[in-house]
Amino acid sequence: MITMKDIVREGHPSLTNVSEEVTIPVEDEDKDLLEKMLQFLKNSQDDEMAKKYQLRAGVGLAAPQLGVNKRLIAVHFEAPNGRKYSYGLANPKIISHSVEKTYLPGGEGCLSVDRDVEGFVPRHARITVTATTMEGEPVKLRLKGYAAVVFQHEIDHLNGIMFYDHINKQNPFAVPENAKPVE
Ligand code: LHY
Ligand code: NI
Repeated sequence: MITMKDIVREGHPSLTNVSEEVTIPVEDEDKDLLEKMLQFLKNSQDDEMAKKYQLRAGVGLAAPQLGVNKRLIAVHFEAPNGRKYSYGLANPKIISHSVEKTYLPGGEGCLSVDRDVEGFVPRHARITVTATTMEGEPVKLRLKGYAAVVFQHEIDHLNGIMFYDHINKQNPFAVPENAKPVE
C-alpha cells in the first residue's frame, strides 16, 4: 500500500516534469497504480488507518507525486453540496472552463509540500474534464467550486505546476480578478 514515504516532496524532478499520456485502453499496470492511489486517499480519510500508518488526509493524488510521470490522478471527496467524487482517471483533460475564477479562502496545501504556503490560488470557477476511468470508461465531468479546485490542483501536477506557482507574489492575498471564493 502507498504511505507517506512513497510520496515525493518539493525538489523532486517528477513534480516539475510534464507527464506523458498513458495508452488507452488503460494497461493493467496503470490500473493497478490508480487503484493504489485511490486506496491511499480512502485510507488517509479513515481515522484508524490514518493513525496506524501516519497518513496525512488527502482528497486528491497525482502519479508524479509518486515519482511516476504519467497522466494519472485519483480523487476521493464529498463536495460541500453533498456530491461524492471517487475516481481513478487516466489522461484527464480540461476541455473548457469558465472565465469566472474562484479560490479557497483558506488557501491550498499539497501532500508533496511539508510547509504552509499562504495565499489565494486562483482557479477556474467551472471546468469540464474528460478522462478515461480506471474501469476503462470514458467520462465527461462538469465541475464547479470545490470539486473544480481539486481537479485543477491534480491536473496541474501532470503539467509540473505546483499550487504556489499561481499565488500572487506581491500580495499573496490579492483577490484574483473576476473571482468569488468557494463557499
Ligand atoms: N492533495 C491535496 C489534499 O490535501 C489536494 C488539495 C487540493 C488540497 C485542493 C487543498 C485544496 O488532498 C494533493 O496535494 N494532491 O496533489
Ligand atoms: Ni498536490
